Amino acid sequence: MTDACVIGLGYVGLPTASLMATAGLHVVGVDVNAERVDAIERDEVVMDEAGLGTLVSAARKSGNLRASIEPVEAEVFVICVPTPVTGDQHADLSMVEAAARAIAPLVRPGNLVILESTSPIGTTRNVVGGALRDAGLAPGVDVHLCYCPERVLPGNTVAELINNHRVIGGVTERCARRARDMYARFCQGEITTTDDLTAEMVKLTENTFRDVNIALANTLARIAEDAGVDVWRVIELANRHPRVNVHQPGPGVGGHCIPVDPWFLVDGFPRHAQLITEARTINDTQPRRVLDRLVAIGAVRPGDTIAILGAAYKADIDDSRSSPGAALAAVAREAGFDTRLHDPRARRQHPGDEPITRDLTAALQGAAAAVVCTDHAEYRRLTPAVFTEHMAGRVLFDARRCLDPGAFIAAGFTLLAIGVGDAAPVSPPLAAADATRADVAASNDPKSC
Ligand code: SAJ
Repeated sequence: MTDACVIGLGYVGLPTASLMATAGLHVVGVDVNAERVDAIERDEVVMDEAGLGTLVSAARKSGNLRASIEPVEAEVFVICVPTPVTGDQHADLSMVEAAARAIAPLVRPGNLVILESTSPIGTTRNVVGGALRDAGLAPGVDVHLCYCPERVLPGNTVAELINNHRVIGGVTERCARRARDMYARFCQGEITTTDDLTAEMVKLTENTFRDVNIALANTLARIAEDAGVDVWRVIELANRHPRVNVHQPGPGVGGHCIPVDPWFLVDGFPRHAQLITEARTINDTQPRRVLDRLVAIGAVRPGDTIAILGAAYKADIDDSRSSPGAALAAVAREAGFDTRLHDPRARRQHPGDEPITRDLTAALQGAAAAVVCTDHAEYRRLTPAVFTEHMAGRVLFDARRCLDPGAFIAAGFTLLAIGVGDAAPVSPPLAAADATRADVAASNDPKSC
């Protein structure tokens, strides 16, 4: 008998299935993508996640992990499939529904079914529970049904799956306890049990909190630009207050979670969600504001080339879903600019996505301006030389404040940053105030570009 059947072998499902296997459970990992299944059967891991390759290899060597496109009977079923939003910001639960209906005929009384996918409040009992009821099973009575969200930070998934606190929501307390005993087999973090609705809202709250706070940081950045202040210095000093934690402004909010999950609350409770909607709008207009500032200072005109460094939605990962860099490339191209999107790690997710080049000199060649959208370690090491050698213009918009301002200013660049007005000096972080403020202020004179 298979101990666990994990549906969905992506960023969460594959490490989860592997951790269960290395904890001694007999696991069948299931995915509709036959290529992904075949790759796992060949012990190949394509995702750039610290420790994932080693973990999957150990799981395969233990003989406890098999990949398949078909689900099988098991004691425990874990659903880890994507839950995107539609173009009009409604939850797309079609993959949860499909996974639940695929396993329902295989679920037996006494089995445990867990939904891990981030979902609107009520999904566990209504969508997954509905599929089980249609198969003649009574969730909470003859089958255990729970919701258990993951909290992993992409790039550190394996460590966080093991160590992070877990919330488990059961349609009954007995269900939650049954799931807690299973997760305790491989989770070393504290586990708290609650009901399914609370657990679903906890997950949405965590990511909505982050999105709203990033929107606050981006709002403060807009104010600072007009006020002639460096918002990064403001935030650094404000965060020295023991109870203040202002987030970082940026060129946009990417990934498959933060820009998505808040819409589940808006979709379900529109009468109360104005703040959440406004935060989403602020964050999603950041890429356009980067372009508008370049145009406003005369750094670029339609027809010029803009080099965009960073397709991954954040530093040192290969995931380009909803990336700010790709969003900037799209709005710039629509405005008549030639764009070159570079990234040392990220790969294009779908054929219609922005093309990504690995060749930095080609991306910079002849560019009127360059924009850093992702603070990859590879970019932090860059000196002005590669820019001056290949670019036609001398404007750098460091939207992640990850390059040394002094070096670029000394090389004759006009330096732009989110949250630093054209009149304000782009001051380095407090810890490294090596560039003089006068030098930096002079660099922002638009006539110098
Ligand atoms: N970002 C900012 N400013 C900030 C923080 C992030 O602009 O201060 C941007 C990032 O550059 C990125 C986007 O927001 O483009 C999202 O990055 P992230 O690190 O905030 O989020 P994820 O999607 O990588 O991971 C989040 C995490 N949630 C929280 O931190 C509350 C993670 O714990 C979740 O498990 C994950 O979403 C998820 O899967 O839900």
